[in-house]
Amino acid sequence: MPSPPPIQWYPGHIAKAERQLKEQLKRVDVVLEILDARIPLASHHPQIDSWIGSKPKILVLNRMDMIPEDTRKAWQEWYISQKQQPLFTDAKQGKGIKAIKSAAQKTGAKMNQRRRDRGMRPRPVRAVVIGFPNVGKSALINRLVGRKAVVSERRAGVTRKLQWVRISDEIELLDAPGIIPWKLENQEDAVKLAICEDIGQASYDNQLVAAAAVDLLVKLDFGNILNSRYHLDPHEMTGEAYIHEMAERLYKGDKERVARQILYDFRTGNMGAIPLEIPPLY
Ligand SMILES: Nc1nc2c(ncn2[C@@H]2O[C@H](COP(=O)(O)OP(=O)(O)OP(=O)(O)O)[C@@H](O)[C@H]2O)c(=O)[nH]1
Ligand SMILES: [Mg+2]
Repeated sequence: MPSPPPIQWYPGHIAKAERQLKEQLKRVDVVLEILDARIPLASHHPQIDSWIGSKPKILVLNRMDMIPEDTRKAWQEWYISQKQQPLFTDAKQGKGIKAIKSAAQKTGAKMNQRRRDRGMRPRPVRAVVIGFPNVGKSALINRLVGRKAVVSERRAGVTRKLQWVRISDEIELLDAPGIIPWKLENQEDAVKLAICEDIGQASYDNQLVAAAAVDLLVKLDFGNILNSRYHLDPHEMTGEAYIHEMAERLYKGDKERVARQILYDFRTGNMGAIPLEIPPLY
């Protein structure tokens, strides 16, 4: 069987956003890197750290409601073992927001102390949210501001332009479009990004990604969730066969409909809180 075409997605608006973001970074005091808690490793942009250099970074694992509490704890311990301090948020319900605000204020206080030492007037701390598309950057900003200041929707590539938002006299935030590496080197990661809808729909085939999702869920020991939800046991078959079989049983052979349903049920949390990555051994 020929291998499926690799998932690649680098639309013009992202290339442009990346250029503008690098330009704006010079004016920014602190970077909030937003990861998808379901796939914190696959949703980490490999170049971010080199772009931000020595600026302080606040690491945020958003969508914490979409993973179980023990997985959240395991990630917390893993990041601490890597000398990083993650903050967890649910930007939809507004959980974990205070900690982000106070972390940003803390960097602001330090920055303003340095300004005062040099005889300059204090100014609001400037923070930027950086991350893959659809991880919840705009939703997080809205939560920090306490109102709907920027557009946030259930698909990748909603924010198209960089936009400054003032949250208070102390903090200014820059909302940025999702960015991705121009080449997705690791196709296993690319598939996870597609399953979680953290890359645009134009880049992948729903049926291939849904079949990969079934295979991955079985591998991660979540096969029973599929079995009880769709009354079809995925354990003794490939993801591809699963889609085929489910289509025959339910939708007169319409595999596209099955693929969309499985992806929809995963993405909206209908299947429950399911992590697609667990911390590596350390
Ligand atoms: N369940 C859950 N949903 C969230 C969370 N954060 C954001 N969302 C939802 O995810 C979708 C995407 O959120 P956005 O804020 O538009 O994401 P973004 O990172 O700004 O996306 P782009 O602008 O496309 O890069 C929206 O439907 C949000 O309501 C969260 O913590 N939990
Ligand atoms: Mg956005």
